[in-house]
Amino acid sequence: MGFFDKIKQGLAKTKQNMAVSMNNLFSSFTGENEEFFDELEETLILADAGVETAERAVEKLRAVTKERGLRGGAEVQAAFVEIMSDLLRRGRQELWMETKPSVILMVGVNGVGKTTTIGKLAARYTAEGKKVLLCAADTFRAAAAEQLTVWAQRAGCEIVRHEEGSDPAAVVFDSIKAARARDTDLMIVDTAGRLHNKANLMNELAKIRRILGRELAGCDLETLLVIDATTGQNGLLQAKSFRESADITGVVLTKLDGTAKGGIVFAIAEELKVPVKFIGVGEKQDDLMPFEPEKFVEALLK
Ligand SMILES: Nc1nc2c(ncn2[C@@H]2O[C@H](COP(=O)(O)OP(=O)(O)OP(=O)(O)O)[C@@H](O)[C@H]2O)c(=O)[nH]1
Ligand SMILES: [Mg+2]
Repeated sequence: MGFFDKIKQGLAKTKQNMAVSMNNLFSSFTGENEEFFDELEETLILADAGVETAERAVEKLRAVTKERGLRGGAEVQAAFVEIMSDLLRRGRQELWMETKPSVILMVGVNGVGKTTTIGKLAARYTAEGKKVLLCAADTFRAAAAEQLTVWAQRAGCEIVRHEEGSDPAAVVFDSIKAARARDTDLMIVDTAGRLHNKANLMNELAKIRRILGRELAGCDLETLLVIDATTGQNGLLQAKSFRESADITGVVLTKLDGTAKGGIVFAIAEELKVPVKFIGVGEKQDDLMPFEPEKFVEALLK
């Protein structure tokens, strides 16, 4: 299956919800109708793009339509694709991973898909010939390390794990040592989504970040915040609390296949102001795709 077909399949539910009404809307455009813009805004809000984002995008489209004197629905739709793609461009899409080792720290609330995404990334980069090492720093949830081990085996990469209940910082230390000794290209750190309370979790993440920053000074470090698309605006709210303790460099939006409200991606870009770097479109190893704003918007709206 080609890249484009795969996003389309992953976005099938959102497309059913959004693309049909969008296409009808754009073909009804006559250049005069005010309702057109109101309806467009409503469609965006219903797809979870967020009220402010929807208002701003439609305002822009109104201006561009006037400025360029656009008359046909197809032209207006093309302008809209441009505006929505721009909204999603928040810096570099590719991961920073030029140094050896480089590190990806995966954070997010429980159940969003951190461990699964790590498994998918491990498979992707191992297949590209990189030497990947997984660090099982979620020592809180029973069987978390076991789950990560299964993914490591599937990808054919290495893993450092300790006993359940041990200190996550110690696992990170050991992983760094192992990464140095084994000539690792990429180390990916799994973290807990839930501890006894939220303050504990945030402190622990801050501690892991400090260790990585100190022990691997000068190495590329991506901190990816994982967000579950099916939780919509609520998920975005929860995600925001991670901003303070973890300096987020990008977002992975998972479970897009499971929602009709994929418009949440626009709200994320607007509110968190970091690039979405990958999207998850299923549970299997190859169901992770690098995020490309323009292609995404085209797959969604056309
Ligand atoms: N449909 C779908 N399911 C996904 C996707 N990503 C993850 N999942 C599922 O979501 C569930 C939770 O995934 P995990 O990777 O365990 O989530 P986690 O964030 O590591 O959870 P904790 O370790 O408990 O914090 C699993 O059943 C995954 O198969 C996706 O892109 N699409
Ligand atoms: Mg996990």
